[in-house]
Amino acid sequence: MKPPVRIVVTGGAGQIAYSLVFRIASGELFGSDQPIILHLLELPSIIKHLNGVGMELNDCAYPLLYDIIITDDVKTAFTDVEYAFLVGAAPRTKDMQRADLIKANAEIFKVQGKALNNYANSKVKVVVVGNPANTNAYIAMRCAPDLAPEQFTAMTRLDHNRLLHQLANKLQVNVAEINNVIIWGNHSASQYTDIRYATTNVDQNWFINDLMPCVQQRGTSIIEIRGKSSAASAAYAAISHMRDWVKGTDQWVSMAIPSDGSYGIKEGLIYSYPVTIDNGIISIVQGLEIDEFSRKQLDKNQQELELEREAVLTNLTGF
Ligand code: NAX
Repeated sequence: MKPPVRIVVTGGAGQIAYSLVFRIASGELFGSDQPIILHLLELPSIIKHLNGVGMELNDCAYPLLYDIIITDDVKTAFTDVEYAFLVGAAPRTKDMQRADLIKANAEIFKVQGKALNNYANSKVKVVVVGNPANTNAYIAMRCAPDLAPEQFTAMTRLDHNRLLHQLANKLQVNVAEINNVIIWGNHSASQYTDIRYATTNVDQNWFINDLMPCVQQRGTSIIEIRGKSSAASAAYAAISHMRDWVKGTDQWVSMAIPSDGSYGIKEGLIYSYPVTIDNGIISIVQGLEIDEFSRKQLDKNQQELELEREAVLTNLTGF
């Protein structure tokens, strides 16, 4: 057996974590020879419920789960962790403006970015799930000057998977037969769902009027129909994101990462690109043609992310 790795999941008593932590503990993330120490962070008022999750984890008697640390203290949560799933975030409440949501989350991700910087393993890999995911990842990255920007990512894998399924369903093939779909930009309704490199067998009207809005609004549809937001599918996407980052993939997957200026996107914005991964190194797929329609979509996402960044920079003190 290998030595155990420490993995933190924030928002440990929330919906997504309720699927995510059991999957991690069962070995779905790194395989059956990798023991795990789970660090679970929650708000002080929710710790009681998190203790219940801890009891259930123990009741599974997972051989790989060497220890569980349940805490409301960021230092304890982030100390020595090699992998961080930042899932907990401030929810959007009734009458809340988007700027207020961004501000509330900025405070959380500022604290967590600093804690990652100060206490985590220096090679920590971070995926932000909590919304607004791209901008939250940006804040955490900016607040962790001793870590490399490349250690911070945000999750667009759920959008990627949603796109895969919709396209496979339309073409009546198995999802495994579809390659090279792309989610560009922000994890928001503006995201650009690009299928130009996956197929030329669908008509443009269906793409624009059905597929794009379907994927962009899928989260809202789930809430309307299920009565709760996506949870198991988000947890599965988070596992896939981190596993591919560690184990590598030559398939194109979508990940929001710090832009290096590729495709004309301003450097430093956390922007979703098509990537491949080798030996822990994420590489943006280069050389794709950006036609006029695509350019507009890419720019729209850039503008939205710049506005979010501006809201953070003007609202957040000591940043
Ligand atoms: P829940 O409200 O069920 O759980 C969130 C948990 O985070 C709560 O238990 C809360 O107490 C905790 N929390 C809040 N602030 C915290 C802090 N400062 N430190 C530690 N814990 C904190 O939400 P859930 O359904 O689990 O969703 C979590 C986040 O994922 C939300 O922001 C949601 O919008 C986002 N999503 C992102 C997706 C993506 O593709 N990137 C898709 C799914 C999901 O909508």
